[in-house]
Amino acid sequence: MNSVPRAVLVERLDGNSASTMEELKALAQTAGYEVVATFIQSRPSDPRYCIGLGKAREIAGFLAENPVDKVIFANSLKPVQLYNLAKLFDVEVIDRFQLILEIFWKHARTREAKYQIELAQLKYELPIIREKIRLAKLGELPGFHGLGRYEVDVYERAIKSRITQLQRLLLSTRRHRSLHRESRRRRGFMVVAITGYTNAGKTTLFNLLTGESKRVENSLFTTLSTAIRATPLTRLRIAVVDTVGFIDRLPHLLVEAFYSTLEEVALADLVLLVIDASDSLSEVKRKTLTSINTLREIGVSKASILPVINKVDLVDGLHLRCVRDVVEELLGERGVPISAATGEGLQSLVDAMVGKLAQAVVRIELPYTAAHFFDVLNEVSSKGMVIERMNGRDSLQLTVRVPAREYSSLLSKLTSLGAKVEAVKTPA
Ligand SMILES: Nc1nc2c(ncn2[C@@H]2O[C@H](COP(=O)(O)OP(=O)(O)OP(=O)(O)O)[C@@H](O)[C@H]2O)c(=O)[nH]1
Ligand SMILES: [Mg+2]
Repeated sequence: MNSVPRAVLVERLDGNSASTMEELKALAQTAGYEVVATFIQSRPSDPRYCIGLGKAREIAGFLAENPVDKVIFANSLKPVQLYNLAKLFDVEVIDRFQLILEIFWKHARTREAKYQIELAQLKYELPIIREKIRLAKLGELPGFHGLGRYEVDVYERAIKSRITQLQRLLLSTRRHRSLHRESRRRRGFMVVAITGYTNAGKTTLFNLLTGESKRVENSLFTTLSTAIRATPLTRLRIAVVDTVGFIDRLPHLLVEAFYSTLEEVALADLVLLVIDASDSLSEVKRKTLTSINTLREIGVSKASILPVINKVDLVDGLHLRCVRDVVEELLGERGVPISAATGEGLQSLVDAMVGKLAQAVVRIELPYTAAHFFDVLNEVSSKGMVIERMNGRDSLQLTVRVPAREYSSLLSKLTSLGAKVEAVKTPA
């Protein structure tokens, strides 16, 4: 028997939707499988097998001749479909989400990443277990790992309590991060988060900006944990964050489970969205849309995104122009072309980052008798950085640096709270 696990991949397509088989193949290979064959069928979902019974039998025939370790579906499968398919194929069947979890487990290095993956997995399993119990009661799904109803209840309770425990553990790493963030802010650092579709070149760019040598690989989800380092390339104090990549149809609960990591992105002063220019135009569009949507889900608006068109060393001028057209259509700007591998375009990127971050400076006069004295102080310290403080006779005078994106909202908020605000420098 071969020591590399073998897999067959199956995808059911709705109507004329585009196939994602190539990506599924890359995912399977990243998880360590040798892909023996792929099957694609266009048809509406069958409640019992997802694909049609005829196709399912054809695959079963193939598997009888070519035994594999797993059959992997691009579609998400219901418990009853998983059960029926595994029975017909006589081999374990998993769906894309479970495959992604396998990769995550394989790449998880830190305790935080492991907690996050376990949380996503348990949240994913809970409704499946409930559904299995329901089907077992209806007599449509015989046995449940050979457990009786009492044991199933105990199992469900155990999962729920582990979920609560994991959420508590993650909350404490979140607090820890938040302390680090405050200390960075106090030291005057602004944060730039590197985000983008998986394998776009985020870590390569992180290494280029910071002089680090984090692991880079031509496979999916190499990075699961964030890393933060200062960049020596500008006089501004900028801390750069490398993050976990996005993927199409990433279940909401994975984003939710990774929130303690992704929060660094939500709270960044600027978000770089790395786009792989060596993809076809339709892939550029699909991946960029996925990234924009995921960022929106985390709470990042388009205004704080700077598109970075990476891997320009691999494409010709015409293709690059078309990629930038697509990016402009989706994000309203053409992005900065770079090659994180060769360093081409690095200076333009640093200039663009600094430009976007260009901060406003405001002077605030706050009478000691102001009704909302502490509200103003809170607002100021959460949005900006106090660079000068003077205790006058009747009022406190503060000079504050404010990120461009917070400038107008802070200004109107402070004025409405009764502070006198004067702009020393408006955002660039
Ligand atoms: N030719 C070329 N290859 C690049 C460039 N940037 C990154 N790569 C390659 O693209 C692959 C992925 O790079 P990574 O930096 O690991 O990508 P990532 O976005 O961090 O990927 P994940 O962490 O897995 O989501 C590696 O093989 C890199 O060597 C580039 O500018 N040009
Ligand atoms: Mg990476």
